[in-house]
Amino acid sequence: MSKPSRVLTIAGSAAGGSAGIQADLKTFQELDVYGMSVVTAIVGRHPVTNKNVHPQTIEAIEAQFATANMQVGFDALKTGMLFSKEVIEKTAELISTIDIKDIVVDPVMVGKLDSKLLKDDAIEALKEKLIPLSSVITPNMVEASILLDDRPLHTIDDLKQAAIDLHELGPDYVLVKGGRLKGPAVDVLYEGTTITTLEAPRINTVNTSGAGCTYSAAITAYLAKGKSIHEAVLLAKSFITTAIEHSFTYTDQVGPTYHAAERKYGEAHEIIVKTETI
Ligand code: PXL
Repeated sequence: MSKPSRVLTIAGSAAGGSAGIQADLKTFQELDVYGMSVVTAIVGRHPVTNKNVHPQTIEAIEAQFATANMQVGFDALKTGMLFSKEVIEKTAELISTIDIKDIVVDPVMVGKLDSKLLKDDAIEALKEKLIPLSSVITPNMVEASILLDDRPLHTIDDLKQAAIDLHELGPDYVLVKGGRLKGPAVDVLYEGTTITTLEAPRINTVNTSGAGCTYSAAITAYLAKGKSIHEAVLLAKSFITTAIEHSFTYTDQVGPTYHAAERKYGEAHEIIVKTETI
């Protein structure tokens, strides 16, 4: 039997199961890659103290990485919530010690329940230490704006220019996600010469908790399986669109996407892909 590709997520634990390492591991399982995790912080709001982010120590992060690397090793990895400058610097250092082709950096900053998932003083470290090592970064419009010194982003043309400018930070590819655009959900992919837009219909739901995590986890899984970045992003966009289409309302909070939706129901929608040379 052939062995599944090995994929690591370095991210936070999201107690509700929709986002963070929980979303990543569910997605890895759905896409038949071998999932591993390094937990950087535990996110869960205490009902009395209101404390929401419970960071792990650098020692705990190093220990998890060393164990997963020794026991299994990695074909691809993604980073999600890293929270502090120290964790970002340690993550960059750990990544530099291994031989790995695909590194997906999801620059997680704020959660849908308004939790602050990255400290303000960590943004420079993300730009300087981690993003330059990445195969692809996957900011949403809010994150892209913050990475570009609070530039307002409203239109697809704004996203195209943002992708071009973020490419200067040194990743191989930039994927700016247009989930907050008006109209269809158009994402912009750029690698230095070609802009590719990927358009999915807007799904009328508020239940998109963890959608960004799930999308970047699916990209990482497909890269580990040998797909190119263009193929991986297209397949992952289809995966997340279907997961959003079949998302759930459980309580009065923003609900989770359904990670098993594509396996259960098949692809929901065609993604329209267009390219232009810059
Ligand atoms: O959806 C962003 C996100 C990422 N990682 C963790 C989270 C969240 C949102 O709550 O908790 C750990």
